Amino acid sequence: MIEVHAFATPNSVKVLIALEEMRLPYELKPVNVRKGEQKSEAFLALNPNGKVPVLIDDGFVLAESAAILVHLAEKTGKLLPKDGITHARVFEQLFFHASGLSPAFGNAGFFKRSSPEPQPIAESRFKTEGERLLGLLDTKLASQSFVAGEEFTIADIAHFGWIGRIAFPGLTLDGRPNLSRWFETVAARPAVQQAIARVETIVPAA
Ligand SMILES: N[C@@H](CCC(=O)N[C@@H](CS)C(=O)NCC(=O)O)C(=O)O
Repeated sequence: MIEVHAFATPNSVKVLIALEEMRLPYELKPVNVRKGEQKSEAFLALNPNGKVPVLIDDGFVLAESAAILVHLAEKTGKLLPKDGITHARVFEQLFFHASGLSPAFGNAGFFKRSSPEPQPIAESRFKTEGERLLGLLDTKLASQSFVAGEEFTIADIAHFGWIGRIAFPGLTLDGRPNLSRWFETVAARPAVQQAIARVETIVPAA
């Protein structure tokens, strides 16, 4: 049995999308990060980093959304093409996401909404970086259907987790026609809609 410890957050929803896409049954265990439950002793025993999501697959505990996506893809043989070049492109996008887009969006959102005092330089730095990275994706998607090539993969799921919450860091898809087309295509997938509906049963997206 699979358990997902998660909240209605950009990194959590990626895992639910993958599980729905792969048709794997799972139990959703809410961790309310607004109340600090991710720092409880019980949760830290699962993930000492104190962040959601965490997956438990038959007793195997795994954190980090990108690592979870890879684990699920390898377990099912889905959404991670075996072909050498596309396979490498998926990892290129996953690392680009985890080291670039996700921290830029997260920090832009923090300095815009949660910083105890205004930090205009930090807010502008992360927002500008987020905009630059969206521009790179828009250019890439001018010549291919999905972020790693012609197939929908776990790399699309990773980017969708944050781009689906683009208002949080104060960004938009305006003026990004290729990224907008990609976003609408991914958002229309039934498994994606099912995952969003399920994660929002925990608490509506802020
Ligand atoms: N690199 C991690 C980031 C996880 C992360 O930042 N999770 C956020 C929610 S999206 C969280 O738990 N925040 C609460 C906290 O940092 O205390 C991943 O991709 O899973």
